[in-house]
Parts: sequence; structure tokens; C-alpha cells
Amino acid sequence: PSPIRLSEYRAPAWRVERVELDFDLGIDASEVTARLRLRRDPAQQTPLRLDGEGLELLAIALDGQPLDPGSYRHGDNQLEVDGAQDGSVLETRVRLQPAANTALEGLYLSGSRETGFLLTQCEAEGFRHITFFPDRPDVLASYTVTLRADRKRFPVLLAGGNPEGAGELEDGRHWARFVDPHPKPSYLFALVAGRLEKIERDYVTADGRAVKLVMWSEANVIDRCHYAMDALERSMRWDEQAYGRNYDLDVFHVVATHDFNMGAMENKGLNIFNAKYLLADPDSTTDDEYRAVEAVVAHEYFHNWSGNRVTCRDWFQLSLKEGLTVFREQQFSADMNSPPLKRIEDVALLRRAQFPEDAGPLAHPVRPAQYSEINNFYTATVYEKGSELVRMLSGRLGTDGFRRGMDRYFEANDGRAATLEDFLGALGDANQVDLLPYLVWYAQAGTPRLKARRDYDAARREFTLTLSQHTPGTPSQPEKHALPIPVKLALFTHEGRMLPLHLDGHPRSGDTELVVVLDKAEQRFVFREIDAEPVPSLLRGFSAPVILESHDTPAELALLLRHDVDGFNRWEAGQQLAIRAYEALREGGSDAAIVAWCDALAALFADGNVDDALLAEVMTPPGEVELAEREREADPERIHAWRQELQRRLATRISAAALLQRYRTLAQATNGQLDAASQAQRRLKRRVLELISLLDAAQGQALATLQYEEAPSMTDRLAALSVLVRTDAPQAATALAHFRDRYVDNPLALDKWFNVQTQRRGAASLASVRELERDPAFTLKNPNRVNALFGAWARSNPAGFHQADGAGYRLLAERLAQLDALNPQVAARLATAFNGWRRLEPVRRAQAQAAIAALAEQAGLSRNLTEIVQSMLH
Ligand code: HT7
Ligand code: ZN
Repeated sequence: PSPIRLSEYRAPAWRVERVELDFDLGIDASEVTARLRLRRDPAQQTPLRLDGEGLELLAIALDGQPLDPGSYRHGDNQLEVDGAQDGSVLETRVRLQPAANTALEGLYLSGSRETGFLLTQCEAEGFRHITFFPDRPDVLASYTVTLRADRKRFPVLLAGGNPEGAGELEDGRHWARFVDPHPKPSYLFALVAGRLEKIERDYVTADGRAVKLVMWSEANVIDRCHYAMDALERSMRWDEQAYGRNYDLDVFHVVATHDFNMGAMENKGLNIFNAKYLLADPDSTTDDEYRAVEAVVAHEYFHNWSGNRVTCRDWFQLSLKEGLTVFREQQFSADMNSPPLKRIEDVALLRRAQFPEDAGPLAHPVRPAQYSEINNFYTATVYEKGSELVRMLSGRLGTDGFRRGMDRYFEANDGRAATLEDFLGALGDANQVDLLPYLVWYAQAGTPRLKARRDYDAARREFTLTLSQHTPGTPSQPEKHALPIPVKLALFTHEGRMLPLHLDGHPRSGDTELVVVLDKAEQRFVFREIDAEPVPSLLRGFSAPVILESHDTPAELALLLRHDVDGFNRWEAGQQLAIRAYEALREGGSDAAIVAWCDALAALFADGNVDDALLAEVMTPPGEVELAEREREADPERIHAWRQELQRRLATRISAAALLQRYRTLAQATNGQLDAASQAQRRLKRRVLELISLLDAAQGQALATLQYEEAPSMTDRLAALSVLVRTDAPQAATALAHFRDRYVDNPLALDKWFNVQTQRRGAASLASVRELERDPAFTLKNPNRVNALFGAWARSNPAGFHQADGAGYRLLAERLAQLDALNPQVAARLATAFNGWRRLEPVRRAQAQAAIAALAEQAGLSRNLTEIVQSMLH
């Protein structure tokens, strides 16, 4: 099929004003009756065409009259109806088969036939798997939903909106009705039915609405919902305070499921969560996962305004809701936790996931110009880079200006389906600035490279910074434009003091930090009254999503690592220094950069004043994926070996004795508490244990075994298990068997058991994966399990996955074909693990290409997977 293009957008010829949906729910068969009140655009003469896929049509009537077969046509994906008029009511009845739905899109069964529950997933185009409808986000309707089902099998019946009655029916059946007063697009529709338990909390919004917050899960895990409930309350308060946004229904339901394609879904009034991002308890949840639960709960809640009250006109505008909501979540998480650590984590994710996407065959703009399958565009580019673009806009306007702009955006677009132009227009209008130049960022794929040259003129006491930009071509956009790039900067003396900045042509402010905007190919910025050559700290806080190429010496980077007050740039100086050290090691030249990195980190390690969590991050060199990005012909096994060697040098420089002493101090303070200091200690302890095991594997393994046995938290337990597995410890098998036994009934913990074993080195990881897929607990039907095994292996263990004989590629390609037949969304997402294949060294490149090509040739692949593998090969 030909792709959908942004340039071909047309307003809908038919809208739906009101929807009444009646569900007769059953596991094998459910029937859906839909009554749609239609509105016609008088300017368009198009016949009424509704989307519908996999629906068995049982009955159809227009304005109360059953239609004869000559007056409608039911094709594979469409229903065309003659005779509809403005104001007509179309009634259809269809049958669905929830238990047979393995794609987890539309109405499906989570869990077993005996005890599982029914639920829906409609974003992006799942509603058309439930009923006939113009399934596009610019059709906003008000919904009345009535659910009917057997009371014993489905005691809980939920849909979005406010409850409007419930009662008994004959034969042990019952019903419940929900009315949503806020017009919404079909992708925000949801229902849940089954045996579920709940926890509740009363909440009063800042504008005085009493809201019942209810979290639902299967009975055995309901006690694990309390942390998420607290996070929800924090999110609601934060959105009131930071953005003046209040919740707008009388109830807010949140449901956990183990069978989910993505992280969570913001359905109006009825959020549905992958259990991974809702359930948490100290025995089975790591610190990182606690933070992820808080972040995802916040993200989905924030969608209530950025996404639901103001939605997207079409799916090209996806980042309008996703980039904005990621940004709002990042602000919230920074406020709840440590701002520099949050920034470090977010930028690390951007570099690990989005930069490679932007540099590979799947590169696309934050607002793509075309797609074949929209589910393939829920990407790091749309989400993470999209958030960076909002961050740049917010930086441009300042805190108050951004808030003013957001108020204007919400006010002007409430109840509407908006575009990125509406967003930039509202932000700009409220502040009398033209933000439209930033639209290029939304339209252009690829990561810009920012070059910084510097020149110091001692006689004139002038420091000149020359910034230039270049964005390499991407598959569908060989030529690129210059972008507005805000560069936040400071200048340091060699003693580590920040200088007041007198930028030529600007009023003297005495500020020690400012933002210059590069909006041409090249620009010079002259700073006056500089007494000695300064050390610049550029792109502070990562003020733009670019790759900075500067020529700082190792000594200058070490100075910033020691003195920069911008926590992010301090870490960044360490990362850049680590890259220099890594490259020196690889090239076998001078040791200067290695020594500089090791000395600087050893000094920080000895300095008792650095926050433990920040220290752990600073002591971690860029990951293997990021290092591979810098190479034209990458050999993942050698990258792994060099990175290990670099860390071994660091461990040696710090010394075995100092590491051991710090480990013992941290181990003595060990507890299972969740406060920031305890989490930071665990983070550093893990790093120190890894370094010890690089110097002396047996000692590291002995410590890890003890840590595993005595761990009061999952964070410590898993960190220890990971060291045992990665170092191929003799104690690993016992610990793994113990872990499996302990968590056999906890799918989320069992996912970690699968995940950790994919991290064995080299060919051993392939053998592990083959063995693990024969484990009775493995199934291709569960996305979390698939990701815990194949996703973790292919993405987080490059040295293991990229075997030179191509066996890893062939295994993944074979499983992708099988998975695709069950769940195309998950298969297509997993296939993106092949993304970097073109930049592998020639032997692996040929093997990868052959495996992807063989996959592409399989008959009957889904549109989802076809689009990914075809883009990958072209
Ligand atoms: N808006 C949601 C994105 C989504 C999704 C969720 C579950 C399953 C399939 C899905 N397709 C798209 C999640 C979010 O960004 O909040
Ligand atoms: Zn989202």
C-alpha cells in the first residue's frame, strides 16, 4: 500500500458527534453495537467510509432502518455506506474474538481463559478493531458506553468517563454505564472487564473537584500498587502547581496488565499500564524501576491535558503530545529527585536510543512526512528528541514565558485536535516572539554536529568562540538547513572560577552563564575583558540535541570535571575525557588521556564531597552502543574488550585496596530504604563491585555471592547476580536457580532472570538465549518476556549478539518471523535492534544483511515488520 503523507492531509468529510457503544462481553466472542450520530462537512461530497478491521458484521441500520446489502460495501478494512446524511444515525453490530487476539490491539484477553480479564488498546488505530468508525484523531466525539457481562466471570466492568449507573440482568449477568463528557478521539477509548482487586484514594483538585483515584490489578499483586498511587497523587499536585492543570472527571481508574505492547496508555479516565510500570515492592523492584514507575505514572497522567484535552490533528503531529508530555515528565521527575541525575539519564538515553536512530536507516524527523504503519513511529525521535525540542523552546522563553505560552496553548486548543504550528504559535503569541524558525527542527531528521573553535587574543583581552553547524544527510533528506541552536555557556579560569561574561554587542550584565543562539552555518561570538585564556563550558545542561565537537585538551576536561557547577556538564566533561582515553587505548598512542581520565576520577573518588550517585555515573564510561556510533566499521567484541580494559585501568589507578574499602563502607550502610541517599549508595556500590571484579574476578565473585545472599533489596540482589553472570562465576548457577525458585510466580521478577542471563559474554550468550527460549516460562506471546530475552540480548549485549558467524542475526531473524505472525507491533519494534548493521565491520555487515534480507523475503509479513526491514535494507 502507498504511504500516508502529511502533505495530503484533508479534514474529515464525516465526523461523529456522539457515540453510544453497547458491549456484550465474552472471552471467545464479544458483540459490539455502535450508534454513531454523523455530521457531514458540506464542502465535501465523499461517501461515508468507516474504518474497520477483522470485524464480523452482524447487523447494520441507518436512521433506524436495516440496510439491504446493496446499500453498503464491506471490504477488508472499510465499510462504505450509501444514503447517509448530516445528522444521520448509523447503527452497526459486530462480533469480535478477544481470546484469539494475540496482537494485543483492539479488544483482547490478558492472562488465562479461566482467570484473565478483557481490556482494550486503541492507540493508534486499535478502535477500528472494535467497531466501524472514522478512526482518526481529528474526529472528536462524546461517548456513552454500556458494558454487559456475566457477573461471576466479570465482576468488575470499567470504561472511560464518569459512572452513570449499573445493575443486574437476567441469567447472572450485570451491566454498567459510563459517560464521558469530554469529546475525545477514538484512540482514547478504553474498557476493562474481569476479576480485579482495587485500592482507592480520595483526592481533591486545586479547583475543588472530589476525585476517586482507583488502581486495579489481579488480586495477588494489589499490594504492589501503593507506590504508584503515591506517584499519581504527586503528579496531580505537580501539574496543578507547575502548569495550573486540574483533573476533570469524578473518577480516575488505572489498571495493570502483564500483556501489553508498550509502557502504558493514557485512555481518558481509564489509564492502562504494563504491570512493569505500575507494580512495585522492595522485594522485587529495583531503584531504577521505582523511578520508572513514578515517571510513567506521571507521563500518562500529564497526557490528560497534553494529549487528551488537546489532542493531535493527525498522527504526524504525534510529538505534539508525546514530546511535550515527555518534557513535562522530565521536569516533574527532576523536581521529585535529583535534577542533574535526571538530566544525565535522559541525555544518556537520547544518545543510546535516538542518536543511533537518527544516524541509521530508520532516521525520520520528529514530525515525519510520511509513514506506512503509524505504530512504527512511536520512536525515540518522536518522544525523546521531541522532548528536547520543547526544552529548547522553554529555554528560549524562560520559565514564566513558557508557562504563559502553555496557558495560551491549552486555552486556545482545549477540546481540539491541534498541530505543531498551533503549539509554536501559542507559545510565540503569548510572548510576542516568532518561534516558527524552530519548525525546521521538527521537519529535519539527523543529529546536527556543532563545532566550536576558539581563539584568545591576549593583547586585546578578547576570547572568540566560532560556532558552526552541519547536519549530515539522512536517507530521505540528503540536504539540510541550518537550525537555531541555543548554546548555554560559561567560561572558567584555570583555577576553576567562572568569569563574568561581556559578550560583544550586548549590554554588560555580569552574568557568568548565558545562552547564545547559532542560527547560521557559522557565527562568531566575542567575549571582552578576559585576562587569560579561559576554559569554555559549552552546551551546559545539554541545551540542544546536537553532537558537540570541541577541541578541549584532557587537562581542560579534567578541570571542568573537577569544577563545573553545572552537574550535567561536569558529568559530560568526564564522558568526553573517557572517550579520549578510550580512543588513545584503541590507537595505542600516548597514554596522556588515559592518565588524565584515571587521575581525575581517582581524585573524585577520594574526595568525600561528591554525591554517591553522581560519582557512580561519572565513573561509568559511555556505553558500547555509543562507542560503536563513533566508528565506521565497528567490531562490537573489540569495543567491549577495549571498554573493559579502560575500566580495568581506572580500577588499577584507584587501587584494589581503596575500592575494597569503599565497598565495605557502602556494604555496611546497606539497607532496603528508598530515600535518595540509600539509592545513591546502592548505585555506587554496584559500580565499585564491578570495578573490583575487573581487577580480581574471584574476589568480585565472592563479594557478589555474599551480596546476593544478604541483599535487602532487589537492586542489590540483581547487581550481584549480574556480576556473577557477566564474570561467568562458578557461583552463578546456584544463585540463578535460587532466583528462579524465589520468583517463579512473579512474572516481572522472572523477566529479570531472563534478562540478566542474556548478558553473558560472546558465544555463551547465544547458547544462553537458545536454552532460555526452551524454558517453560518463555513464550513469544508475552511482549515483556520477549523483550527480556531477545530485546535485552540484541540491544544491551552487542558483543554477544554480534557474533562474527552471524548465528545471532539468524536466530533473531527467525524469531522475528514467528513473532510477527502473533504480534506485529512487538516484532517490528524488536527488528529495529538491527538498526546499526551498516556500520559494522565487513564480515558482520554481510552476515547481518543476509539475515535481514532472508527475513524480508518471508511471505506474509505484517505491514509493520515489512516497513522496518525494507527501510533497513534501502
Ligand atoms: N500514548 C501511548 C502510546 C502507544 C501505545 C501504548 C500501548 C500499546 C500500544 C501503543 N501504541 C502507542 C503511550 C504513551 O506514550 O503514553
Ligand atoms: Zn505518551
